[in-house]
Amino acid sequence: MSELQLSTRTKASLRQPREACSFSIDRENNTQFDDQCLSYYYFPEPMLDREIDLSGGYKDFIEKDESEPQHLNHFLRALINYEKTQCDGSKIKGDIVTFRGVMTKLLCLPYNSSEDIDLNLIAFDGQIFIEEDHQLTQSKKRVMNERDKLMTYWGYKFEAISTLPKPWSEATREEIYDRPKNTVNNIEQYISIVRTGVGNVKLALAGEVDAVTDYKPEKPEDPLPHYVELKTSKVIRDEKDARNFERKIMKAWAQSFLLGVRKIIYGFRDDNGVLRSLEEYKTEELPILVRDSKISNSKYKWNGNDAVSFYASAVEWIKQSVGTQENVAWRLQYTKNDSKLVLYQLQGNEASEVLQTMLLPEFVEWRKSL
Ligand code: 0WD
Ligand code: CA
Repeated sequence: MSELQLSTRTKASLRQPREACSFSIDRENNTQFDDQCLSYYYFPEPMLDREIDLSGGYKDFIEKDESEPQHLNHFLRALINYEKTQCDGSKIKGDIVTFRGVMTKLLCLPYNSSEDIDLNLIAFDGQIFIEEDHQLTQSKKRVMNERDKLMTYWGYKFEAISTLPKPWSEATREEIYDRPKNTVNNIEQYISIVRTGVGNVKLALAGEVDAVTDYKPEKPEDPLPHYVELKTSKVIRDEKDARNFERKIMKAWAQSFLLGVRKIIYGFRDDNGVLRSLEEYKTEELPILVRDSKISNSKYKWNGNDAVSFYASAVEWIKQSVGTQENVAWRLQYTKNDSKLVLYQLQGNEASEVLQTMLLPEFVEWRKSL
């Protein structure tokens, strides 16, 4: 068993993320090797005057079925396709292969220690693959009441009313202004796979991208500057709201920073879910905004550089501890309010379960054929 104290810091340089490829998850939960689920952000000012109710269509919300584990399946299918068609059959570079959401948790951990983390890790073909343990994550999920569910819906609804499935120049007036009537689903996703790194550790991260602000450029131009993260938050009326907002934006910053998404657009809504205003932030500005704010006591502020220094130690520690030995399954665990992360080898049934289910058989076969 290996431990990493949350107080550990490593000064490390960062690599600018670059997109390797992208893929879509369609409404039937199939992996599609194209950008069919890419959305285009477009929100004309006059639409705010319509006082859009983000609760609209809540009863028709089509929700992703989370009862069965998805593992890294979509991601690995997309990697096979990428390595076959764009890398002449060589594997994607990277020491660690995982979803961005997994790394967001580690990056935020020094400032958000109120939730457990349960990850499964295995080394295969010289790379470390990491997933959330589905069963543990599901069973520890906070039970959402009706209000929580509605507020989650507001986020998806905001995405649905502020984006189009095609550039606005190709959309009709109706397609733009009738968006509040469209049914919302959280199954369809557009996912970018980026190569990035910190210190000596290279990562291949897959993360959902909400939209492009204008268009997605053709290769070899970098699409990352065109991407935008969409969020909703409560309108800020007093200091308490402002403090909450400053605390909450750490996650938005971390998510966007990890993938190299430069822009975050917030839709501010009132307590009844009516959209009141929009605000655009540069990802890189957020840590500065919090640092310079007079609202929060500096004792409670998050610090981006400090979080990155912890993240650098964490990924280096993972790379060193897990190494390259195959047929071993690991658990990376954090227990809320603890001062350390622990990493240990799984045994018996737990180990066999992870070894048998984590990597898609066709992916293992593909890599073995190289
Ligand atoms: O270990 C695994 N099997 C993991 C799978 C770990 C982390 C994520 N995933 C899946 C997610 O379920 C999602 O389908 O990968 C996809 C996207 O990964 P991500 O970008 O790494 O996820 P994250 O950064 O945690 O979330 C990004 C967005 C969310 O936006 P907000 O603004 O709310 O942070 O992905 C969406 C959501 O819009 N999202 C989901 N959508 C449907 N069902 C889910 C979900 N369970 N989780 C996140
Ligand atoms: Ca979002």
